[in-house]
Amino acid sequence: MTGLHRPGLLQIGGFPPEVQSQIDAEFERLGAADIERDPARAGDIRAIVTRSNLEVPASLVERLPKLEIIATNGVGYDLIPLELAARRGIVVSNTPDVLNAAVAELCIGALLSLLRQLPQADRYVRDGRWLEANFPLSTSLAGKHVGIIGLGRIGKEIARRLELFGVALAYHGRSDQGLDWRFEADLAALARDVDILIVAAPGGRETARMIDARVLDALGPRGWLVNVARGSLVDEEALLAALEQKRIAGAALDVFDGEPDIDKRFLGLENVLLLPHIGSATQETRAAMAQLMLDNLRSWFRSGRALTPVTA
Ligand code: 8YV
Repeated sequence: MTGLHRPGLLQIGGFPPEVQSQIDAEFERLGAADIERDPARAGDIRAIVTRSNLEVPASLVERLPKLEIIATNGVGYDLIPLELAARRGIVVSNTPDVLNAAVAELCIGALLSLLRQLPQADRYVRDGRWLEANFPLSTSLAGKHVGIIGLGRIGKEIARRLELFGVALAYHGRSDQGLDWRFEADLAALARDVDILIVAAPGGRETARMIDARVLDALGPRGWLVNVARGSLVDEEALLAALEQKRIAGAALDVFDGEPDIDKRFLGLENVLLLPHIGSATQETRAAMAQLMLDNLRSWFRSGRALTPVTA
């Protein structure tokens, strides 16, 4: 079946031309349509490349008897059937670390835009309203209490940057990491204690809907939520209600349920900053991610080892 000189590869999602040309030069790229047309070709697929915000269906993996590696372009692997991959001995690789700074920068930028109302201020000038009156006062980041949910590699990068803004930091996660920042095992207690909650934890079953009405009400009407992780961590119905009823002050969201087709109710709200999942979306970062994704594939087919395998 696999009389191919180059390993057969199934691609999910698109990549920039400079990445696509490398994939096509080194692999025999097949699409889902090729397998539909000729099911026998499923036996040619030894690798899947994907993007971390796209799903790799278990049903697809089950149709690929020779699949050896799933390489994702991103740090998240919550949309990959890890347990099935482990049962089948299929290695999963991601692109950790190379995007930490970009996501942390985006988080800080979103938080400052939210607190200092930067999009509204820009629109205020463009609409000529500055001629009539000064823009209303906003609120400072300095002096705020910030809670980070998920103090992993990205969470720590966010914390290190935030320290320079003169905030008090605390975090919630699976365990106390014994750091200078305060650990709070109870998420609702953390939400009660802080002015700002930042969501930086991985997506998946363990964290699904962990930001619910109880946490949002604990954060309260003077509290702000920033999500740069996954939409799945937030109960969006509860968030929409809290925003509509002003039971929280506002939110900055870079990720959503069902993205990019987000709930239209967000569009009418003035106390939410809406971003199109751009945490890692810089030229430098995406180039580094694609390089690491490709290097994982190359390493696997040359040595039988991935450079950055995901451990379930
Ligand atoms: C994008 C991300 O999904 O790395 C992740 O997990 O969510 C983002 O970086 C990624 O850029 C998709 O290729």
